[in-house]
This record gives sequence, structure tokens and C-alpha cells, in this order.
Amino acid sequence: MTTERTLVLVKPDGVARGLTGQVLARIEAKGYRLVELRLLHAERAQLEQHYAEHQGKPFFEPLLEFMLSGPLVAAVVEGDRVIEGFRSLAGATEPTTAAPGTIRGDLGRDWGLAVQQNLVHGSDSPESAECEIGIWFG
Ligand code: DAT
Ligand code: MG
Repeated sequence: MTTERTLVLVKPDGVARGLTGQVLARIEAKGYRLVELRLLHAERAQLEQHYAEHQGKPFFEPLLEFMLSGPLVAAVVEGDRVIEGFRSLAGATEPTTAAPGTIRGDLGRDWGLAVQQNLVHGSDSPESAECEIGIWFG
């Protein structure tokens, strides 16, 4: 069974820069299917859960402030091996070195801030996808 669901966020930088459509277009062009879609302001408690693995790291508080700075788009995306496939579309965490052709590599850059603003989030495993879909669509 390879059909999976993943949780994608277009982060506040992506929404503010008007890149939501481009991100969703890349997901659809790849052949994945949108099964849920919401524009919302995150709550602090949701983000503390979503980013629990990063609690205590120097970029944790800047990350939460960034994610609270404006509306974001949450989506559930479906397809065979979509968890790995969306991470591949997104590119590496650091937008400066993310490969050209990826969302972060083509559309992102470093802004010299305490947290990387890299446009998108994608779940990194079936366990985190299930947990994150619950956080944003539960
Ligand atoms: P990813 O979003 O690629 O899964 P992650 O889960 O390691 O990356 O980190 C979550 C977010 O936190 C990431 O998208 C950007 C930010 N971040 C990660 N490591 C960072 C660092 N060393 N300095 C600044 N921001 C960082
Ligand atoms: Mg991550």
C-alpha cells in the first residue's frame, strides 16, 4: 500500500508573497490530489504541537513568531509516496542551497533572520503526517 496523505503548509511568507497558487500548481502538476484546503491564522498551541520536535532549539521561538505572523494555507495532499514526493518538490530546508527546480530553490532565499523562511512545510513520515493532519484538520 503506497497511497499516502501528507500535510502541506504554505507558510506565511508564501501566502504574503502571493505564491500560494504556484505551490498548489506544482503539487497538482506533479499529479497529486488536493483533498483538503484551508486558509487560516495558526494558533500558538497548534504550532507548539506541530513543531514539538524543535522545542528548545535556538530557532524555535522565532519559528513560532514567524508562523503566527500572518495567514497560512494548510492542505492535505494524496498520492502514492506523496510524503517523500512532496519533500522532493519542496527541496532542502535552507533556501540558499535548495536545488533549483524545487519550490524552496526557485522561490526562496535567505533573509538574514533567526529562522529560515522557506515557503512550505511537508510531513516527513507517515507517523508525522497522521499527527499533523490531526492538528490542522482534526
Ligand atoms: P523542514 O521544514 O525542511 O522539515 P525542519 O523540520 O528541520 O525542516 O525545521 C523546521 C523549520 O525550522 C524549517 O523549515 C526552517 C526552520 N529551521 C530549521 N533549522 C533551522 C536553522 N538551523 N536555523 C534557522 N531556521 C531553521
Ligand atoms: Mg520538518
